[in-house]
This record gives sequence, structure tokens and C-alpha cells, in this order.
Amino acid sequence: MFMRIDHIGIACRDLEEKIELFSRTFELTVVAREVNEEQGVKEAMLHIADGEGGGSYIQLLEPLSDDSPVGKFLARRGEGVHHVAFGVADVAEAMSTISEKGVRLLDERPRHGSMGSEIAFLHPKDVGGMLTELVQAPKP
Ligand code: CMX
Ligand code: CO
Repeated sequence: MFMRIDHIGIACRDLEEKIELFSRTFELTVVAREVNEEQGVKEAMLHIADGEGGGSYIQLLEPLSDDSPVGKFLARRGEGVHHVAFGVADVAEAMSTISEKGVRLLDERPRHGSMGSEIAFLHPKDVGGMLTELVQAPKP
């Protein structure tokens, strides 16, 4: 079902500072910057590699408010890995296949993600404590 890891999401207090750190340390390039009001984040995607089905990235996330998912995470756990996102061919199909296994979906339907993708989240408590995102890349 999973083609690849699409991205790792990192919770940051200061997006600009972490863009500088990640691009300098790993020699990565920012390929997109977006504000996603629905997800409550200001974000940047740093490109790692291209593969079959799409690229892989580091997603740096700064919360738009303290009561957003990333804002709450920062208050509870501090900066660091927030979620892992798997690339799938069809997000709606992956959602139904996975929910049939008893894993709770956090989204009833796919939502808009980075760079024109369609995304959905799985409950971290049902995935060994890992907040999991499913990503369907836009058709080329
Ligand atoms: N990873 C692992 N566990 C997490 C977590 C995370 N990122 N965020 C919360 N949890 C855990 C908490 O530690 C808590 O566990 P305990 O009860 O054992 O302490 C439990 O989940 C519930 O936490 P909560 O604070 O009551 O719940 P929240 O209101 O913070 O909601 C979650 C948690 C996962 C449902 C919410 O963050 C969510 O809906 N996330 C999906 C959307 C999202 O994260 N968007 C931002 C990224 C956007 C993008 O990638 O494009
Ligand atoms: Co993400």
C-alpha cells in the first residue's frame, strides 16, 4: 500500500531559524512555503530526493496558534518530530483499508496538504504513538 515516505514533519517554534538550520546542516533546498489555515500551520518543504510516485521531504511546521495541533504539541513535548507521512497512490482507498483494520482516522475525508497533495491523519494512539499522515501527491 505504501510507496514511500513522503515526509517527516518537524514541529518548530521559529520556522525561519529551522529552515536555516536544516538547509545548512543537510544541504537541502526549500521547494515550497505555505500557510495552511485548516491545519493551523506556516510551513516549508525541503526536498530530499525524487522517487517513483513522488518526492520525499522534510516538512518544517510553525503553529499559527497555541491551540492548533502543532501549537499544543510544542507546549507538551517541545520541538522535534511531529509526524511521519506515507505516500500512497490513492488516499481515500488507503483511509478505508486502514480504518477496516481498527485504526481511527482523524479526518473523515481527505484534506488539502502541501504542494497540492491530498492528505489524511491516523490517530497516534492506534499507530504505536506515531502520528501518521497519508499523502496522495498531485497527478503530474
Ligand atoms: N505524535 C504522537 N502523539 C501525539 C501527537 C503527535 N504528534 N500529538 C498528540 N499526541 C498524543 C498526546 O501526547 C496524548 O497522549 P497522552 O494522552 O498519552 O498524553 C494524545 O495524543 C492526545 O493528545 P491531546 O493533546 O489530547 O490531543 P490534541 O488535541 O493535541 O490532538 C491529535 C492530537 C493527534 C488528534 C491532533 O494533533 C490532530 O488532529 N493532528 C492531525 C492534524 C495535524 O497534526 N496537522 C498539522 C500538520 C499538517 C501537515 O502535515 O500538513
Ligand atoms: Co505533514
